[in-house]
Amino acid sequence: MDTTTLRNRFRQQFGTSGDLYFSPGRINLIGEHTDYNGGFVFPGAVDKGVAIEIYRNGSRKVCLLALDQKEYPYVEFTLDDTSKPEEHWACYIFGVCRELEERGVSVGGFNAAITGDVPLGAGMSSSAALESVFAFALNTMFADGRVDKFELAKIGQATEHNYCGVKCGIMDQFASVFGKKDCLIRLDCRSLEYEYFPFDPTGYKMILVNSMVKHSLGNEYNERRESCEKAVALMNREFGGVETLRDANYQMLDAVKERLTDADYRRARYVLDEKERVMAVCEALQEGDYELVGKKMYETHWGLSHDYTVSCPELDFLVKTAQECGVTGSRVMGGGFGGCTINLVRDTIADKFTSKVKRDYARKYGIIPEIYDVTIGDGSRRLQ
Ligand code: GAF
Repeated sequence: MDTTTLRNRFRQQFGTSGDLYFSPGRINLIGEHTDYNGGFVFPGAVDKGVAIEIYRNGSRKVCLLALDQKEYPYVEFTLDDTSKPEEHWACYIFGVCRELEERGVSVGGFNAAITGDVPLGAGMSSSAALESVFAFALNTMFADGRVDKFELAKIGQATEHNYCGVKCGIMDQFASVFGKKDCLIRLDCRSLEYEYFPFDPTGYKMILVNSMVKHSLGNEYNERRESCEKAVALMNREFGGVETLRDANYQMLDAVKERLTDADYRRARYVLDEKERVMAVCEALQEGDYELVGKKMYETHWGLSHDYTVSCPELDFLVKTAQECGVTGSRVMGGGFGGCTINLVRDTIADKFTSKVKRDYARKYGIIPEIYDVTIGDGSRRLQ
């Protein structure tokens, strides 16, 4: 990312220069809405994310300049404030300061300028990138890097829960902090054991298509989580040992079906299906069977659309268009309700697919979707 403007604006605003840090957004090949159900996910960091320049100011004040915010780009708060800032974007930073302090780090005042090239609200985790970059930088500046990377990811997640109203899982923050160039991460969200999988699908491209429907995760996301928790509570009462849907199977779920609403039942069933798909994709990747990977991606999409109900007509249209074009795999990525589809596309049809999807989507919805080629990059780091 070109940081020249960031540097210039920081100097203009604060009269000094500081240190640069970067954290990426993420993609996720498969394993959607499984993280908060104790399951597996398959994300990777991308080469797009959030960069900050930051400098200690020797006070208790935090002064923030967000270059990409049109309204209210400048916010100040003090580390002693008890209520969070009014500007939603600043709550992420406020939350990270608080969560670090809860873990014994004595955060001091700082000035920071923020910029990013990961599209906002596109399902690529711009918010996790923002949390991670501050958690990483403040840990380096005020705790000599004492807080380990697992805890940095948990700080980002706790910020979402406690300051931003989203009861998310750990996937996005984990991928942002732990990302590794050219590798996907198979993460067990229950134990946090992880393994890097070199990902070089020779003959295929990973392409994201942005529906341009801006998603913001909130109540609807939290409701999905509650549906899963209701199913877990019933199965646990009936069979014991069911802490999350990871511990459940179809027989158990069917035994409590009558006591669940149809919506809750279908959501829990989707998670069980997705658990199996992730395992199948792991094996397929080891064997280089990308056709099977793609088939599972489509199944995930329709499960997310019909059972988990986190798709929208625009995303369904994008996936159908991919299918018509002969794309190997396509599905909504991330929390849903808008954002991007992730597409596994044979090199030979990549150009045909991108032109068709742009043309057909523009015809139907009057807007040209943005297309991004995925490059898998490294996780949180200091630049220079
Ligand atoms: C969002 C959340 F932040 C993640 O934790 C995850 O649940 C994802 O939606 C769905 O897989 O990105």
